[in-house]
Amino acid sequence: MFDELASKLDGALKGLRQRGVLTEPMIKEGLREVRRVLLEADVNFRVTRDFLGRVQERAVGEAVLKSVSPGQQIVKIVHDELAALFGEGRPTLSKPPSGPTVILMVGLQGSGKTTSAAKLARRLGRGGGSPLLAAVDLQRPAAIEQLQTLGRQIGVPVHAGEFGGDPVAAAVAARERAARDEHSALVVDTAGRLQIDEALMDELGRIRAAVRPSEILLVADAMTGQEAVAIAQGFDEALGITGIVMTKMDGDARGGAALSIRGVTGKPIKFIGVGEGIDDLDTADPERLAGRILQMGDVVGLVERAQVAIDEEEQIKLQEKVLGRGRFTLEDFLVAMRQIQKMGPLDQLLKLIPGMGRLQLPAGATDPRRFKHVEAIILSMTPEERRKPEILNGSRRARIAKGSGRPVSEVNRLLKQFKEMQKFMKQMKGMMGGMGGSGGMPGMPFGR
Ligand SMILES: Nc1nc2c(ncn2[C@@H]2O[C@H](COP(=O)(O)OP(=O)(O)OP(=O)(O)O)[C@@H](O)[C@H]2O)c(=O)[nH]1
Ligand SMILES: [Mg+2]
Repeated sequence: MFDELASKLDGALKGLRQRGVLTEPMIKEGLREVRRVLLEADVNFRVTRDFLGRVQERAVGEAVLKSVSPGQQIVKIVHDELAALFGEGRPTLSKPPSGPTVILMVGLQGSGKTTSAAKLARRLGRGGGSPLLAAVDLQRPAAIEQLQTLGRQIGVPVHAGEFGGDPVAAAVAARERAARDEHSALVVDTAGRLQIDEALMDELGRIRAAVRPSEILLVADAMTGQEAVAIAQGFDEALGITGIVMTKMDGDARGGAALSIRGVTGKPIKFIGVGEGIDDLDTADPERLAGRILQMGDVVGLVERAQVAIDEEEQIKLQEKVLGRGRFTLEDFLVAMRQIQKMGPLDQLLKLIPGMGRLQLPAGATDPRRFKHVEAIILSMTPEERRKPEILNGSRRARIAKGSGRPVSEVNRLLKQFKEMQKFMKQMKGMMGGMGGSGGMPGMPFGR
């Protein structure tokens, strides 16, 4: 699913991701690449344009998080906006205040209605539900049989009309049975045609009136690309659909249909079919779908954590210290370590931050237990000692060790690590030259 799109998008964003500083022209340039990839994946033109508009606006306008690189931040923005293309939050099925939840499955021939109806019934049968399936596709005996076979397979009863009978009458009977036998849900499988025509819509309209569904799900084949979007639009205008089941997402569909359909029709994808098997139906969770397209969950996670963790003010103060005014003290060291602690497990994280590979972090930075010790040691120092660690002679170190309940060797080790870090800071400062005031510096807690 989305494999090709994912790898191309990854390529398009690579340029942006690796930059330490991003200017507006660079962002525009990078997004042009993204645009090409989306259009190539057959995403609707207008959806693409609006999408990139939102990404660019946020990318240029959003305050740069000091703890991540701007490129990474853009990856996160693209991810969020991709998720927004699918909808807000996990889709749900609406339920009537009483009686069975009636779901009407509609769509063109071969789109996967019957298969999806059975998959959905199976899902609704979990956790104590008691669904009923209805076959009202009475033109072909094979259609009735297909649903009956699937019903047997999943242990869900099937109410089938007579071959050649009236689909509306069959739908009415199924609904009455569902209410009488207190089924929790009724999933109605309808007939498909090769294209949208009046006769089909008329029949579906009458079935809708007869069963009063709380959901009308259009089943659309992802492989048909923008065709699927046009079909959804047609069905929506005629029937008022409530959502989409996008089938055959396991195939090599380019992704355009899935990404465009909500933007064009305003109706969310509620489920995706990911195979022929009876369990191959997934809830269309926007976050997860976006994650499939932008396979950079590590970067997205990093930015999310950084957004939560970083105290902007502390950050700015630190950066000023590191970049110019003042000097890096043990107090700063403690603040930096605290911020790192808030960001969670670090090993993976640090690899993602440009420049950080070279920094040898103090052991306590990654291990919360050891951090407590580091904290205790630094807090046992006097303010003067924290600012001027060079005055820490043997007797002061012994006092600190006693005060923090840690061995002197640990105090020594911490001071050594601190010194190394200070040295690293100086080097970085040298490398960064006059960049401090540019505002584009995506500093780590220590500057990068
Ligand atoms: N790979 C894959 N195949 C699917 C999926 N959903 C349905 N199919 C296959 O698509 C074919 C058509 O599915 P049906 O459920 O019979 O389609 P339908 O819309 O009921 O077709 P008609 O009743 O003829 O209009 C079958 O071979 C299904 O196994 C899916 O998500 N992935
Ligand atoms: Mg069918």
